[in-house]
Amino acid sequence: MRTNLQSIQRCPWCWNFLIHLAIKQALESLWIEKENVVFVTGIGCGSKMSQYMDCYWAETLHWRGIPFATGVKLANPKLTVISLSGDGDTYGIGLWHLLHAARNNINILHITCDNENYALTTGQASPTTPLDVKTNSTPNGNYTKPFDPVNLLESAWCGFVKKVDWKDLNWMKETIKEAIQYEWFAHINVNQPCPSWRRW
Ligand SMILES: Cc1ncc(C[n+]2csc(CCOP(=O)(O)OP(=O)(O)O)c2C)c(N)n1
Ligand code: SF4
Ligand SMILES: [Mg+2]
Repeated sequence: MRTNLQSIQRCPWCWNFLIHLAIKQALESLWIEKENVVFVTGIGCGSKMSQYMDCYWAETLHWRGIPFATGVKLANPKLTVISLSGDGDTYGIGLWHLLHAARNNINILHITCDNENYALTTGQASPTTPLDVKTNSTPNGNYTKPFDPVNLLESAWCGFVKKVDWKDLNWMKETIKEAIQYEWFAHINVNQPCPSWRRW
């Protein structure tokens, strides 16, 4: 993993680095060589993480990380392929890729950094924003009900779908390890604060 913190573009109070650390620790404790890891992201604050990983990586397009990761895995099934993006990317514009990846059941892990808003574009409501809260796109309160990603993925036959919380590094690390070792499509939703925009 890169150690040059100068290159990291996060708000100084952002906790996204803990998810980054959990992924790093999971890969290290499974003794997976960095040459055998491909880390793919979409676009967003969380998705910038690919730039900070010391392995093969690609920061693709908003919503297009999962098909890119699927292609990598199909081209070389021996690789450990991890895909990551935000809640807006995964559950909004990219939702159909997520659901069909679960149905296709190819052995990749998709992690969602769920800060309940479109953070990079300054705090608009996403599919996981709670009802009634005020965001920059819902100044009078969010009028659309959020959905539960776990229920949704289970309905698409995903055999490994878990929610974890950013505050528990060990829980995140162990769940990521379990998901990497799972031999089919796996999805982890990480609840992540966004002190800049998530004020609920
Ligand atoms: C096709 C496309 N639509 C919209 C955008 C603008 N855009 C960039 S990041 C982003 C929101 C990201 O939100 P999320 O996926 O939740 O990630 P976060 O920034 O919260 O980590 C949007 C709408 C884009 N880059 N490409
Ligand atoms: S806007 Fe939110 S998610 Fe993005 S870097 Fe800042 S605190 Fe982190
Ligand atoms: Mg988000």
